[in-house]
Order: sequence, then structure tokens, then C-alpha cells
Amino acid sequence: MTRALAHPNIALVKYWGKQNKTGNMPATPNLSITLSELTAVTTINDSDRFRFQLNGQQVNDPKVSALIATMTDTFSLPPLQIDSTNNFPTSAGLASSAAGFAALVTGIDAHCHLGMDAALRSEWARRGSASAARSICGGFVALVPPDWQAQSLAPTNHWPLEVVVAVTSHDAKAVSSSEGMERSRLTSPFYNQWLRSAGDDYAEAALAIATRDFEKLATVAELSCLKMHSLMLTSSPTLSYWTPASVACMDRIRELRNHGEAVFFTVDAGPQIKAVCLPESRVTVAKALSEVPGVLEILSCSLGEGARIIDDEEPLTGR
Ligand code: 2P0
Repeated sequence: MTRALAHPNIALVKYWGKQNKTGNMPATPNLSITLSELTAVTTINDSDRFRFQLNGQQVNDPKVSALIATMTDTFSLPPLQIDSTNNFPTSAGLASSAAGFAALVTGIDAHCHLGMDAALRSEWARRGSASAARSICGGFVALVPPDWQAQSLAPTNHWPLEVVVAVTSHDAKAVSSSEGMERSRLTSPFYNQWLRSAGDDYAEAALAIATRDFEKLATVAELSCLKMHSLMLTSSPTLSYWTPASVACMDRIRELRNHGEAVFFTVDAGPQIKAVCLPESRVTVAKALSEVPGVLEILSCSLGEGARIIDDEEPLTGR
């Protein structure tokens, strides 16, 4: 039996759209922070046939099945029983698939003695879900051409950012990210501009992280997020992942920043708001967002480490 743990990551320069090639490669460079506290734990056991359980339920996940089929062909894997458990809402804009595929590949690599390095695990995780490539690494992470294997830009202790998550719905999203981004690629009139501007956003964010320039990172991260949501909203049929409370949280975060708090927002393909802040602003931000009507729950995270093997005794919520 082998157990692997991975955390979700939050993109500060977003991925939304794929290259028209095999290997599930993003169309644009993207950059993320890996979170702690939220975890996907995947247990791998030998079995008589392939089985996959998510949060204790037997499920038929086509993406998991496809990845396992390709890995089985490539590495002559034996049949495996795979059990994955998240300690946070699944398919609700909290990057559960990123954490799940990073833990899955890390667990299979160790269980089957495949001897992959982190770059190769990242490539295999990307084939499952591109954002999962980034959860292989901890801290500040880049997913860029030409190889599209995630690389560490800086470790967790480079800059101790905190993330306050305002949960505004526990419902699973109606349109998956894969389907949504393909719809945007095919139908949004803004898609070509998105492709053209993403490189500059990536470079600006990487520099802001290297120099710990919070204002610069806030500006480019909010812009990248809002450009992505503009693609979503201008897709046909439109993609709207926000609730009224999501919008109210974004307004509240802008107000807080205007009043001197070091905080900015980012939002993924779901209704949860992620407020990225410096440690001294965390308590104020968490309190302010908890008071926004429609906010159901507040989660607080620091930066976390990359995907790894854990032993039976290790607590599941550790960094
Ligand atoms: C990101 N998202 O960069 C963006 C922002 C959601 C919004 O990556 O098709 O589940 O499996 O590669 O990785 C979610 O998309 O999509 C995602 P696939 P994935 O975090």
C-alpha cells in the first residue's frame, strides 16, 4: 500500500485554453501558488482489476481511466485499486483535480517503482489535468514552454503569502473546465487577444514574485483573472461561474486594498473567491469576507509543499 498527498494550487496567471496537440498542453504560460491545509490523499493498492474511488464512492472518471490506461500501456502497470479523498469541496473551483492527479501520479510512481523525477511526474499529471502539473511542486510554480513540465520559481519561504478562501457555494460546477475552455477557444471574440497578452502577464508576475512586489503582483493577477472571466462570459453559450456573493467579495477586497490592506483576489472556474494577502492582513480579510452576505465558509491556507509520499501515521492536513 502506498499513500501520496498533494495540495491544490491557485493560478495567479491563468491557464484557459489548450494547444491543438496531444499531451494536454496549455496554450499560454501560467503560474501558481501551491496551498497547504487543503489536501488530496491517494492510496494505491494492488488489485485484481482497476478500481477508482473518490471520497469513498466508486466512480467512473473518464479522465482518470484514460490516464491509467496510457500509464498501464507505457509502464506495463499491474491492476491497481486507487482511493482518493479530498478534505475540501470537489469540483467546485478549488482545484480538486489538480491535487488529485498530482497525488495519483506520485502514488503510482512510488508504488510501481517507476523512478520518475519531479519533471516527469509533472508531465504525467498534466496529461490528467494541466493544472495538476503545478501541484507536483511547492511554493511558487511556473508551467511554461517548451516542455510544459512545472518548475519551481521560488520555495514557500521566499514570500509567506496567505490565501483566504471565501466559499460561496458547495455545488459542483455545471460546466467542467475542460469543456469551458474549449468553448472559449472556439467562440470568445477575445480569445486571440488572450493568447497575445498572456506572455507579458506571466513575465510581469514572475518579476513581481522575484522582487516580492505585492502591488505589482496584485495588479497583474487580478487582470489575468478578469481576462479569463471575460473569455468565459463572452463564450457562446456564456459561462458564468460566479454567485452574487462572489461579486460582493471582489468588491469588498478592492475596498480593503483601497484602505491599505495587502490583499488581491483571484477566482477560478467556480464561485469561490481566493483572497491572496500578506500575513498581517489575513485576520482583517478573513473577518471582512465572513461578513459578506452569501459567504458560507472561510478557509485559510498558507503556501504548501509539492506532492509527496506520506506514511500511515502522518497527519493528512500537514504542509
Ligand atoms: C488554472 N483552471 O490555471 C485555471 C484557472 C481553472 C481556472 O486549470 O482540461 O482542470 O483538465 O487540463 O486543469 C482548471 O483546468 O483542465 C484550470 P484540464 P484543468 O488553474
